Amino acid sequence: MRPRFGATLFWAVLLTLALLPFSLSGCAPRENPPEEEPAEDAVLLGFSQLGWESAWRIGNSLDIQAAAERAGVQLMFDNAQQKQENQIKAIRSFIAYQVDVIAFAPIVEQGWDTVLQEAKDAGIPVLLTDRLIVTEDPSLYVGYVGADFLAEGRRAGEFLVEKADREGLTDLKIVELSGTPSSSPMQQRGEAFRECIAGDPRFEIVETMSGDFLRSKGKECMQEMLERHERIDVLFSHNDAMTLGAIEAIEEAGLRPGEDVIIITVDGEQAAIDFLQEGKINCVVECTPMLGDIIMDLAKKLAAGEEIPRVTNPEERAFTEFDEDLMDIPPRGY
Ligand code: GYE
Repeated sequence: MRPRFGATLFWAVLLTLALLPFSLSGCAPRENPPEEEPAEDAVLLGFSQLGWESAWRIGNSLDIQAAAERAGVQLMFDNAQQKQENQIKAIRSFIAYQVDVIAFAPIVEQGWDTVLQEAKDAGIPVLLTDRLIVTEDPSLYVGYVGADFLAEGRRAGEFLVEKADREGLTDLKIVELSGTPSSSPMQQRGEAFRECIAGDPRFEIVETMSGDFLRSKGKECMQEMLERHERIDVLFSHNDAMTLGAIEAIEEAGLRPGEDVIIITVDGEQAAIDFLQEGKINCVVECTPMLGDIIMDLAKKLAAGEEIPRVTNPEERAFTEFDEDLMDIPPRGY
């Protein structure tokens, strides 16, 4: 039997979810009839989202919620408001409720072993989504679904090398806006980008600052770096939210983004693609938040006791100013 407090939590979560589309879409009336109640034997998935820091994250949460409805999966969804301790609490409540599967997007890489051991002891499989963890015991999670962050960093670096080759650029001073410290996208995007340009005298990273994947911080950091450095030729930013803030700072400083400062960003949200098409961004490395259908598929397999692949990476690409079909990019949906 599932404990009663869990049932209350479940309905509270469900109510929040039902209201969410209204709060995010300015109360647009729903055209579809209300969803049917999930079947009694539906798979119960506890999902801990890390926060609401970017359009990417909002797109990711909405996609997961919509995919659960489509798949007939009962979803207990908790938002940790950017705090690891809240994610740990949510995972503990999923264990107490005896969900079939736990999935979560770990805000940082370290510090999960104790709670994941508790899930393992309770016999509940754990799926990592979106970000990775570092642990000495790989049996603490069954699989990972999300981007290949090293490939993303490499695409960013390769674009810069191509740009310099094509235009004969030398002596490029680069600033880097990095994501949340100790998060896997921050570590791996940064690492792979550096590897790409290492040893090439045309490139120098003059400063790295963390903007925590937030637009406001991206702007603040860029303002500070523009004051500190006489010349900045390139911005490599770990996500679009920070890039959009940085572009404001660059324009306020009287510089032209995309021309005076080469801008390379990661995610591919619509606002960034619009700027790419306008020439204010030079390269957008795609990172898709649309992971919901894959997560539901894997959750059902896990609940049925089936094996799943250790790693599932969605297909991703880079969009650049050199693309011939630059103006034909379909709407991004986030
Ligand atoms: O790039 C960023 C978000 O973990 C891949 O987190 C995700 C990153 C994404 O806030 O916009």
